[in-house]
Amino acid sequence: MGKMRTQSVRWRAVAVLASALLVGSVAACGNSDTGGGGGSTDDGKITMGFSQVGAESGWRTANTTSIKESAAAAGIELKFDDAQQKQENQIKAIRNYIQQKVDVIAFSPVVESGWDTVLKEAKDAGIPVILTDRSVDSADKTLYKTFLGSDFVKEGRLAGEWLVEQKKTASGPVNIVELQGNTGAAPANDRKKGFGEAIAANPNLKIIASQPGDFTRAGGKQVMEQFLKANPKIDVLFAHNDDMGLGALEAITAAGKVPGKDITIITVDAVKDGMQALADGKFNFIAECSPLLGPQLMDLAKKVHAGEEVPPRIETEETTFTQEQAKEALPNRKY
Ligand code: GZL
Repeated sequence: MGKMRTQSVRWRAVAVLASALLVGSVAACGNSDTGGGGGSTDDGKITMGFSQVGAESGWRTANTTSIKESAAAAGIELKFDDAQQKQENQIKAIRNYIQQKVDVIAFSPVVESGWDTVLKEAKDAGIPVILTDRSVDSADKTLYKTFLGSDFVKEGRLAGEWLVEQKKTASGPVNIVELQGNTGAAPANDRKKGFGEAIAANPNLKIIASQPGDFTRAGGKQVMEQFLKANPKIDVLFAHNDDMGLGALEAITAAGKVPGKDITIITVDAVKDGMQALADGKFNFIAECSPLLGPQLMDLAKKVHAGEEVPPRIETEETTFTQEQAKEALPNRKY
């Protein structure tokens, strides 16, 4: 091949290589934009980074469905992370969202404490944060725009008040065992508080054992087995959610006792499986905790993104159910 020809072949090779590198770098930049998702997407859509506690219960599953369906309906681009009930995974996800420059960060904090540093990072990056479902104990209320969720103390109180009414004629001690949610979680702390304050009205009502069951069926079953082995006389179970109550049913039945009769069972949430157990007479009372926070969350995200003022705390409407009320409500339950 002549020298000139070799030269031109070489130049062509350089040109091809250079253009490949150029395309590659644009693509890479494009990918990081897509992956990074800086701010609103190209078509002006709001981008939300959401960190979810996990998938530990029927309530959580329903909550995740509500958030994903509502984001799609609201035209909000949702980046979603399941933290598997680990705070370090939530902090990592929030940091990723900050790096990706999302428009809004929303999350359900698995525990109340330990958020100030990462929330300050979001604030310094100019990204507003919305708390949903569970809250944080940060003293600095400017670290988040608002909290959307339930009054867990009230849920515990309603459960306790129902029991006080049921046992007002009891002549002797009424032994209560308590299945708590995961240690440090706002619903665990607050439901315990509300329930304990309510039952103080009747000195016969005594909590003889109280342990975390982590809001899971497996946890509820395991801890209830221990309670039954250690306590010959258990009159009442208060479980911080339906799923732990449903797990406890297996342990109670295996111990030869009749749930709902030998042991009165009170839970919180009112998810479908819990309402079915209530209607079937295995549970005795449920305080509702609605997981359907998605629509309100997306409305709040749009308002916050637009710089509108929002209330510092927005509580969801909830009720309670007896066995008869569960039978009536079941056919229309959304979750
Ligand atoms: C309550 C929520 C709790 C539910 C549990 O808002 O955080 O976590 O009561 C869930 O079922 O696991």
